[in-house]
Amino acid sequence: MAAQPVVAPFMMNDPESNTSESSTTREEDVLPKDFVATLPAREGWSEPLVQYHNYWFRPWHLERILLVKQAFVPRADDIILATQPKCGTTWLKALAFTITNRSRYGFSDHPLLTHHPQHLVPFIQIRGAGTSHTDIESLESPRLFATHTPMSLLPPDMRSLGCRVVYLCRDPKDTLVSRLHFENKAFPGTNLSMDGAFSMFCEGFSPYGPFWDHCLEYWRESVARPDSVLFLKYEEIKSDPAQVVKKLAKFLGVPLTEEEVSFGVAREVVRLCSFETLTSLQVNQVGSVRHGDSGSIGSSAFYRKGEVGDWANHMSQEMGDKLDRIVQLKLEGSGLKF
Ligand code: PAP
Repeated sequence: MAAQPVVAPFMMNDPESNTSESSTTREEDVLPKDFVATLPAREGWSEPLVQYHNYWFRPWHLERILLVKQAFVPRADDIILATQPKCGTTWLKALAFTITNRSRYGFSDHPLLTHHPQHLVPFIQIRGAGTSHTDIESLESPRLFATHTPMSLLPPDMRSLGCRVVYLCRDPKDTLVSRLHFENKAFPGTNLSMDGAFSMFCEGFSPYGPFWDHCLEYWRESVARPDSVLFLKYEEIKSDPAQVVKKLAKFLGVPLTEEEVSFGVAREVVRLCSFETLTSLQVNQVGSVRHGDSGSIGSSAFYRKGEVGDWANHMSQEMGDKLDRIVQLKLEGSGLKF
């Protein structure tokens, strides 16, 4: 059985009621760590999550997000890979890194053969300015970063500078199943059930959730500013990965040349970044990926099945239909569909 959600006594149902405005501790008056400690917390996942601006976060993730929002200095040519966890971040990191660095690295001695994709593209909130790992300040432009941060909590300068954002989302049912397995594998002592994870997810209570709000923010921005925000789906990459490689290269300002197209470069990128290639490499089977200042997660935890529709092996058709209906209602009128 999953742990029963425990709602902190000061948690209100109104999502707006626990933002900084109504909290007794004003966000701008205290350090992010102290501020986060005042927020509503709820148990259920491998670690209690806190709620801020309607989203749920691991406390230390939110601290980092607030630090980055305050202190990170974006450059106009920064590229941000944005996802909700388990929507294909590792894959997108591999693809975007390979595409943007293809004039620098050949396929036979490529960094992906010896480095985990999670290491090649840093999470901005883990190594961003204001954190204890400020080495990203010295990276050459154009810098490539990843984030799970909701669009509305990114540093505002990113938008005004026109930084390019690639957002990748995934069918919520597969995302949830992937999340459940990841929690149980990556965090020792966690033993979540499908039923427990399902009901929390359907309520919008999941790390970086509500799922639909996270997607909607980026979706609306991609509609309003298509030159700055590219919206992709995991399923779309699965069905025609070479086409997505071409689309990504164009969006990132490094379109494939006719010569590259005729030499099959898109297919080579797809092959190098494929689930099969990456999981066959030792670097993705042993060792670990840093997770915060002290923790780490086994390298292999970022790979499981890499399939579309695996949800059907873990939840009933009724559960799938229920989640589809909830998401459909939340997305109604937006033009976004799964
Ligand atoms: P993260 O948010 O913790 O970084 P993320 O990479 O977004 O994780 O998600 C992991 C999922 O992507 C896993 O899905 P699954 O549990 O349904 O199998 C993982 O298998 C899948 N994945 C990782 N790399 C690839 C890849 N190269 N191609 C396709 N899917 C991949």
